[in-house]
Amino acid sequence: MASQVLQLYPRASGLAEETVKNHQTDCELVLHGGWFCPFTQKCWIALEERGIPYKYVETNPFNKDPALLALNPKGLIPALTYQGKPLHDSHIILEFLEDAYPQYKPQLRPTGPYHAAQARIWVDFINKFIVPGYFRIFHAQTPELQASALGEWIKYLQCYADKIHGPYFFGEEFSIVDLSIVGWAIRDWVLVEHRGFRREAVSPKFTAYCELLANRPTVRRTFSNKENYEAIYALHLAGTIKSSIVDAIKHGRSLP
Ligand SMILES: N[C@@H](CCC(=O)N[C@@H](CS)C(=O)NCC(=O)O)C(=O)O
Repeated sequence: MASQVLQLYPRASGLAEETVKNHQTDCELVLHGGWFCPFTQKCWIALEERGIPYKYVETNPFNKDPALLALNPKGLIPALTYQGKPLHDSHIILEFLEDAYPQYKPQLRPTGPYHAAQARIWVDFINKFIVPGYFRIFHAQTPELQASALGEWIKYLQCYADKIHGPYFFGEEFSIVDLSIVGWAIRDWVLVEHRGFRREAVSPKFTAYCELLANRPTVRRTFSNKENYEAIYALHLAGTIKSSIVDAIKHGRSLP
């Protein structure tokens, strides 16, 4: 099903299409990603923020092609090749980019042991609670389950929002923490339209934070036309998409 949607919309569109066009030259770094994928967008924004040279290759993860399995045995995107060698998992990719390209500024992981530890705490919170919570709301198929998943998500977001220094998580600088939540914060319109979510229910500070993230140039130029996301989200909302994330949510396992 998801593969059929990707046959209809195989490539990035809007501002993201331009970004893809600008990154077709062979490079030591190749991002194998999907225009629709928030995990990909996280890595893509990091590359754009830091001006690291890369090539972008659109990759459909639902067919489990041998070429993708060779890059990531889990068959998920994003995957990265660095000098021909594969890496996968969006957070690991972010860390790798920080370690492998310190000369490209700004670095997005805070320097100094205390702030670096704080960043790890909140990235972990986002990955363990906010990201799975987002998908749980989608896949809840009764009004009762949807309301309880939404209530839980709002609590996680409030917990996070309390710690935002403003305007970004650590203050003036956009960091790996903002990067870890941005893909979901800017895709909340689906939950607004279909599950009754409102940013204001979290807090005014959170509302301002999401608007700031959505308007950041690197976020805008890695985002496709909104209508194209709808086709994929329709499958999520109906609970008919087959994916490793859905499987994990259904069986109460952590995300792949
Ligand atoms: N933990 C992985 C998750 C990546 C992920 O779930 N990607 C989705 C696309 S957004 C995927 O490849 N889905 C294909 C599938 O589930 O079969 C990461 O952070 O990179």
